Parts: sequence; C-alpha cells; structure tokens
Amino acid sequence: MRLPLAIAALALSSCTFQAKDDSDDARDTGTVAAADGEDGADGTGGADGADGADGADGTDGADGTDGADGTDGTDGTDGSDGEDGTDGTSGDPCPSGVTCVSSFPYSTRSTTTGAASDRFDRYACASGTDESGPEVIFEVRLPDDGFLALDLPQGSMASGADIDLHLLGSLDSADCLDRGHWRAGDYLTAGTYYVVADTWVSGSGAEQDGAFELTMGFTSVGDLVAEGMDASVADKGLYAFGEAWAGGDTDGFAYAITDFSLRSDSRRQWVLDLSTGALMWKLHVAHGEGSSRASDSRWAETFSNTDGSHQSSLGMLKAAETYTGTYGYSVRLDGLEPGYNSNARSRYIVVHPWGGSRPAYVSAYGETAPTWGCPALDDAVSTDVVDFLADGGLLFFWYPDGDWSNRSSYLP
Ligand SMILES: [Ca+2]
Ligand SMILES: [Ca+2]
Repeated sequence: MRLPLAIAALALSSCTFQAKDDSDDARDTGTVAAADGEDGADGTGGADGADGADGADGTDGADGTDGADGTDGTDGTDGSDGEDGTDGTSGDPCPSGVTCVSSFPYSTRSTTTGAASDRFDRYACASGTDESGPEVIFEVRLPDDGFLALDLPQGSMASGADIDLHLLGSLDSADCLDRGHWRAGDYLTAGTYYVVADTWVSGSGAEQDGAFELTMGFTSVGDLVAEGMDASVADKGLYAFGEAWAGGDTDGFAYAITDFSLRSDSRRQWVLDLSTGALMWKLHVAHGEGSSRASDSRWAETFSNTDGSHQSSLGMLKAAETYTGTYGYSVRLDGLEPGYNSNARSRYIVVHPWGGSRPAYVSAYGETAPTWGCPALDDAVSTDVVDFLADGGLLFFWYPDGDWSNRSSYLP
C-alpha cells in the first residue's frame, strides 16, 4: 500500500520524498536512556602489588607420571596416561601481579612507573616498536562473543608518558591481536584475553613510563539480543565492526546497526557507543521507496548502489562531514563496499532529519515514509545522532539478500 506522498521541492541533491506533515506532536524521542555513560566502576581492586616472588603463581602441578606400561603377558592395557598435575590455581583466581576484569564498562587509573611486570619488550603487532619499559597487565574474561574496545582517554596520560595498548590472545607477545597508541579493539569470542599497557622506549633509550587512565567497553551478542536484536544480526554486526576496525576504516567506536529484515514500523536501528557498550538510541529508520516490497511497503527487500534506483544500500558505510541541507542538519556517508554502497556519496545518500521516521508518524501510518534511499531518522533526535556518528562513525545495514550477505568482505 503506497502512501499518497507529496513530493518535496525536488532539489537534485535530495534523496527523499516529503513525509506527511501532520504528525508533529507527541514526539517520542525514542532515546533509550543513553545508558548513564556509566563511570566504570573503579577497577576491581587492582591486583595487590605483586608479592615479589613469582612463587605466587600457583605452581604448575607436576606433570603426572606416565602410566606404567601395560604389564607384559597380558598384552596389556596401556598404562593410563599420567594425569596432568593440577594447576596450582583453584577456581581461577586472578594471577598475582595481574588485574582481572570481568564486568564492563571498566575504567581504571594506573601507572607503568614502578610496575611489577617487565616481561614484554616487543609485540608481534608492531615488532619494530620498543616497548621494553615496565607494563601493567589486565586479564579480561569475556562470557560471550562481542567487540572489546580499549581506550586511553585523551588528556588522561601523564605528561611525558607514552603508554601503548596491546590486546593479546594469551600471555605471549607473539599472540598480539591488536595494538594502538590510544585505542585498540577486536571482535572476540568468549574466553580469556590480556590487555597490556606498556611503556614505550625512545630511540635514545628513555623509558616513557607514567600514569594513565584505561577504559574497556564490551558489547556482546547477548547485550544486543537483550535490546531486541536478532542474535545472528548481532553477531554479524559486531563481527563486521571488528573487520572494519582491523582494516583501519575508523578510529572511533560510534556504530549503528540496522536490521532491514525488520518492518519499518519496528525500531530497527541500534546506535551504539562501543567504547562503553551503551545503547544510545533505538530508532525507526526509513528505507528507499525503490526497496519496498510491491505489495507491502513496510518491508524493504531489494537494495542497490545505483543512482536513480531510489533503493537503500546494504553493508558498511562511514559517516563523514555534517552539513545543513534541504531537510536540515545531516551527515554525508561514504560507502566502504565496492559494488554495494560505494556510490553512496555521489547518490547523496545521507542521514537527515525526517518527519516520516517520527514514532508518531509511524503510529499513525504503520510505517516510515519512504525516501529515495536515505536512512533518514526522527527529526527530534537526528541532530544528536548525526553529531554522534559524524567524522568517522560506522553504519552497518543488514539484510539477508544472498548477494551482499554472502559476499561482503565484512562478514565471515
Ligand atoms: Ca614492556
Ligand atoms: Ca605511543
């Protein structure tokens, strides 16, 4: 059922039809209590200053003795394999000298000056970089798959200090998953990982140790499912961000996942701050009129990268500069996937304010008003969303179309 939409002043740069304009009251902002930006609990009692002696590391149990060889004669049973000695640790207590982290968001202040650990000098992630100064080690236990975001907030590092972040799959510098001067992250499956804040050493041998602040945000598949996202979409969306992060597509943690397999009367865009794991907004988002199912325009089902198609695009896009256009304060998008959304900028596919994505409009008409391909948002909140995503935030648009969804380089 197509709505009788008046066509707006058709600036060539517009990708949008005019929504009905009689629904401007009672704007429900749809803001999901931007998760109190929780000041991460002050780190869990940072490991008490190591008791010097390494003896504290539960001694590895003796390797079990090999079972006795089967007795002769009876052609015997192979001796049972000796049992591995128990790991001196019981119930996985936090190793001595390491701070264990299992709840997020996490935030702590610490220092590498005088840090007990000085075991890592170089990491496989940047083998030419001298990190031979002392380091602070965190053991991170993830109960679920998701994206782990690490950040040394700008301005929090002591003057003269140069601390770098390293994310390890095990306590081995060869098992380096990511590293960064200020930020690091990765899509990780449930398990135990290590974060090492290490002291960079200059070419002249000066250790740039000092105080730093570290935050960790973890956004899990389960977290997003709890906010109403399909589990498969949540997993793919977080995986895709991990691919984008690893590929250097962004250096920030602002991210929006849209599930275009949902009807437009559903809130089908989740805007996330991965640095804390907070859901910032859960929104209605419009799709292009060319994407609509012929028999029911609440559903989008075809997608395109072609100008004039009036279709939405799938895949990973990056929010660039803001501007004020026909519909108001907006942000331009650059498509990161050749063939699928790479023409977004030239098609003027942007995020702009849109009365046709207001909750009141959706309640009245049972769907968002179609656009010419722009993922337009409720104008009551779009300014804040645009500012949040602009200058590097990523937007991921999912639909199981069989083409993009099977071929995207951002998907497994
Ligand atoms: Ca070191
Ligand atoms: Ca550095």
